[in-house]
This record gives sequence, structure tokens and C-alpha cells, in this order.
Amino acid sequence: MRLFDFERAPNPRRVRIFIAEKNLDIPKVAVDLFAMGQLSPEFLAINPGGTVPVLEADDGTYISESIAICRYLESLHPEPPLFGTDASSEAQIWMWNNICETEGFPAITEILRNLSPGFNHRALPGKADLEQIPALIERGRQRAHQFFDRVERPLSASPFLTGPTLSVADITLLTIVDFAAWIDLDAVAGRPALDAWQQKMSARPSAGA
Ligand SMILES: N[C@@H](CCC(=O)N[C@@H](CS)C(=O)NCC(=O)O)C(=O)O
Repeated sequence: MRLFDFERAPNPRRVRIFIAEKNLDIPKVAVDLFAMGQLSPEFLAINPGGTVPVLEADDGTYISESIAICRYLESLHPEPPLFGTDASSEAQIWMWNNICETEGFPAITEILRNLSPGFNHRALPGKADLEQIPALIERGRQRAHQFFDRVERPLSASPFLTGPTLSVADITLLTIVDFAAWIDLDAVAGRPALDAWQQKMSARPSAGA
């Protein structure tokens, strides 16, 4: 088993944190996004979407999408459970993870990719030559604040996003909160529950993975 990884990028970090919480040791293959390694013919043969992370399973199949990699590892290594233990907890975890993936991550990505000169003509991942759209920066900021406001309520009510124990949804959220700092968006300012939760999450050894 091998993980195609890039140390600086938030989605691979999600999987590395998950692996650390599971106490697993999976060899890594670095794909240098700064050198456009994700668009090399060799890597595109592995993942035509041109994104990391990708897990090469022991049966030779390739799994892209962070949540799919995490779910695969959960099946192989159920302890500690990070996808819930019954119908209700599983549903809450998938619900919040999906909210993070569809509302949180895209908001920050939208700002970064339309703001940073490094993403000029690469406004979306992949090979397409796409212009930046400056109007999406402000829209992304509004979307991001709306998202961080939304997670403040469950974090005010329980220690973790979906209840008393850590789940994959917390891992996804931590990477989004830390990713927001890349575009100078302070996610925790004025959100005391998110602030306390981020400090707690950042103190876990897995956060450094
Ligand atoms: N939905 C994918 C997103 C993967 C993704 O966007 N990865 C970024 C790094 S965080 C990437 O590889 N970007 C390549 C590019 O921008 O060309 C997942 O969950 O893993």
C-alpha cells in the first residue's frame, strides 16, 4: 500500500491525520504539486483528475478522493472507529463531512485559486486552462463565513463536531480551518466554540501529520 501525497496540501493532510489517528504506517510517494507532478503522464495514468491524495491499495487499485481513502482504511482497520458505530452516528458523521466538503473546502479553494497569482490560468485542478474570476474571491469569503458560522453551533453543544468522540468529519474540518489561514481568513475569530475545538484538535499528535 502507498499514499501519493504532497506535504503542503490540505487534502493529503486529511488522510495523513486519519492514518495517524488509526496508528498506521503507510509509505508515501511525494507528488510535487509545485513542479506540476500531478499533471505528468505517469500520475494522470493513476488519477486522471490530477489530484492528490491517491492510495495505491495492495490489490493494485488506485483510490482517489480523501473520504474514499479514509473509508477504505476504516474497513481494513476499524479501531478506533472514525465513521461512527451505529446508524445514527454514521449518518451524522457523513452529514457533517459532506457539509464540510461541499460548503467549507470549496469556499476556501475558490478564494485561493482566484486570488493567488500562482493559480493564474489554473483556476480549477486539472489540465484545463481556466482564467481566474476575481468576483469569486468575495463570494468565497461570504461562503466561508457562512460555513464557519454553521459549525459553531454543533461545536457549542458537544466536544466534537458530531458528538462526544472524534470522527473523520472533525479531521476534514480541521484541515479547512487551517487552510483558511492560507488566505488570511481567521476562521476562529468571534467563534469561541470553533476556537476551543481547534486548539484541542491541534494539540493532538495527529495534527502534525
Ligand atoms: N476531492 C478531492 C480533492 C483533491 C484535491 O483537490 N487535491 C489538491 C491538493 S489539496 C490537488 O491535488 N490539486 C492539484 C492541482 O491544483 O492541480 C479529495 O477529496 O481528495
